[in-house]
Amino acid sequence: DTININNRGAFILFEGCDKAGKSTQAKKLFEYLKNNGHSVELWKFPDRKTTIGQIINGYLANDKELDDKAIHLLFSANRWECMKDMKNLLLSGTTLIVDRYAYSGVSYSVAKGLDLDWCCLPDRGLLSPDIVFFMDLTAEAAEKRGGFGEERYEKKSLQEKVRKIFYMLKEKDNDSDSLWKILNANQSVEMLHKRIVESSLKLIEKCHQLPLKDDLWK
Ligand code: FDM
Ligand code: MG
Repeated sequence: DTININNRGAFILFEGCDKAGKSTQAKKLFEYLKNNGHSVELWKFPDRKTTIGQIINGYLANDKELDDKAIHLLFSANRWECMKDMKNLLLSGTTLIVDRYAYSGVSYSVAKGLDLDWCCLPDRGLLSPDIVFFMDLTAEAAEKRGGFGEERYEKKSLQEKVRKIFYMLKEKDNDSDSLWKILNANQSVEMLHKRIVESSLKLIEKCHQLPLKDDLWK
């Protein structure tokens, strides 16, 4: 399952609880790389534009009720339906910045009470990220950031559980200390951005020589 190729793009993932600043940092990194001549795209999961994504959107907006396992599988399917495009872009040399992925998928579902191994299985074999920027923020600090909105899951007690499960998933990854960059999200936007840019530039250089792997949780 290893695709050998030179000069591929890097798969840069942002993960974390709600309000941690993932989208802000993902966008700033995207702008930085674009303005410095890199071929780069910004992706976000759930991708609410697809047919599956529209069902997910209805669920998150509390318009629609769905069985916990059914919605879990839809979140996973929403990633699988994007894999071919993501793979082609990476292989053609485009760096992908991705805002949430399978780690969010498992963390939120397990926080609701589903079994961890059951939750990981549908996402097994997805493309593996080259780096995970984990924007770490306590639920207390998140709440102070203007409080949570109207969407499902934006509750302090659930976020606390989600954060713990992210850490469990980190431990599950091989060589997790080099893959995961735990960032204290309680710093200024600019400080964080600087660190993220430094790590990303090094990573992009390194990925030119590395095979792309579709071996998540294998
Ligand atoms: N979420 C996100 C999941 O429950 N499973 C997933 O697979 C993904 C990608 O959806 F509460 C949750 C996390 C969050 C919500 O995410 C929507 P954004 O980043 O707020 O749009
Ligand atoms: Mg949200």
